Amino acid sequence: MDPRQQVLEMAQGAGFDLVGLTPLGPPRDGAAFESWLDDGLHGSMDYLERNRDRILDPASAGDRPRTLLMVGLGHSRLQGRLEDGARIARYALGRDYHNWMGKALRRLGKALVQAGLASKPLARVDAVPLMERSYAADAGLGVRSKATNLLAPRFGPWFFLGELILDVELEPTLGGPNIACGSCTACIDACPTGALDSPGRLDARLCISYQTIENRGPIPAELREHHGNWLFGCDICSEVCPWGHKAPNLADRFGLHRSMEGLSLVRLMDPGLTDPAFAQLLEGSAMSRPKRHGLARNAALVLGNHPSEEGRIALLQSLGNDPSPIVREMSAWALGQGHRLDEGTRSAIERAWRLESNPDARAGMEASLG
Ligand code: B12
Ligand code: SF4
Repeated sequence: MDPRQQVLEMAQGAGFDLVGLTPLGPPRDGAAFESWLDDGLHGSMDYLERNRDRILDPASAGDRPRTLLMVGLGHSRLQGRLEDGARIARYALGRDYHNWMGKALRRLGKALVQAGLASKPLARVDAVPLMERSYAADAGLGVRSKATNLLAPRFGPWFFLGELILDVELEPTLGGPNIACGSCTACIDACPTGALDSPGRLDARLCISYQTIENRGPIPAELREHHGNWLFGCDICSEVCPWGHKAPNLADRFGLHRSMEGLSLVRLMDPGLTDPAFAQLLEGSAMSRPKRHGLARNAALVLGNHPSEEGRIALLQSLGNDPSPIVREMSAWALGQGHRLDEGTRSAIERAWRLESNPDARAGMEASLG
């Protein structure tokens, strides 16, 4: 059989829904990436700036022709919502896709070596110096969208990407699916923070996904109310995309991570949930990425947007006891939202303010006291 066809069939046989080949050259969307970086839209994701040159010319390091075997894996499922209403991006509800894709790609790589189709394939997923969506579009897996997500006819935006870098030259798979955004602007209109500043360009600093997953510091005050009940990630621009409305329910693929049972905003703020306990709870879940203090910060924010008595008690605990100034500050902010600042709450914030040594947390506490 033609080696190119054999590679594609083996990739499909490995369980990937979408497969395609494209040369590993400078990415077609390199100019968009450069202007995105130059305008600072990547926020604190320094690894993207550090890897600028590699991303713009990933082949420059090697002397052999290389081909990218791009793969896509569908993950559409029903909404992710905890019992208290907190929302979690659908991709993070089950077992971590990075592990699944990484293992499946390495297995596929070994099989390709055994079949004499490659010698040292490299498996890559997500936070790697490659513009995955750009290459996947070129390999015909999907089409670019105004929300920047890649769209495929069967899954809409609900699929992950990964790739094998092959040290052989293979004819590219040409021609993507015949779908397009057309005049639809549902994603741009629905984004609660206005993060999609023009079609196909996202200001990560305004994106709820970036703020709740990648930002390790305080979440800017002007964005907090717009976060609504998003605890981790955000799916709004994907949910409103008409191309995704008929995607199959693939909830069984990644299951539901065991931590989801009984998980709540209040639990995430519990001072008993130490860093090691947190790591154990979320082992094998993509939700471990922001670390304990990041998720506790996000939980405090949602409790501020959706006040409850149980939430007020948890926030008062964290205000005085959380080891992270970022969580203490967010707790003060949340107590000032919609909760009537009764005498008891006010004096708790004043007491916390007097004891607070972190200047940012102190300033936040002052602001919430008005
Ligand atoms: C950094 C990053 C983020 C950042 C920045 C996202 C962004 N839009 O740039 C943050 C943290 C915000 C983020 C969020 C999310 N991410 Co993310 N992220 C990445 C990562 C690591 C790099 C992306 C990047 O290089 N951005 C820089 C910009 C310039 O590149 P780009 O958006 O890929 O470029 C496209 C646009 O510029 C567009 N374009 C350029 N010009 C024009 C012009 C027009 C008219 C149009 C229509 C389009 C267009 O075409 C390019 C190629 O498609 C990739 C993995 C990877 N290595 O590529 C995953 C990746 C893009 N993320 C992914 C996912 C699932 C998400 C979330 C849905 C998670 C969630 N539910 O919270 C959200 C979606 C938010 C959104 N609307 O993008 C998937 C996307 C899968 C798909 N089907 O598209 C990826 C590919 C990870 C993976 N391996 O599956 N992410
Ligand atoms: S993920 Fe949410 S905040 Fe980010 S661009 Fe999409 S709708 Fe806007």
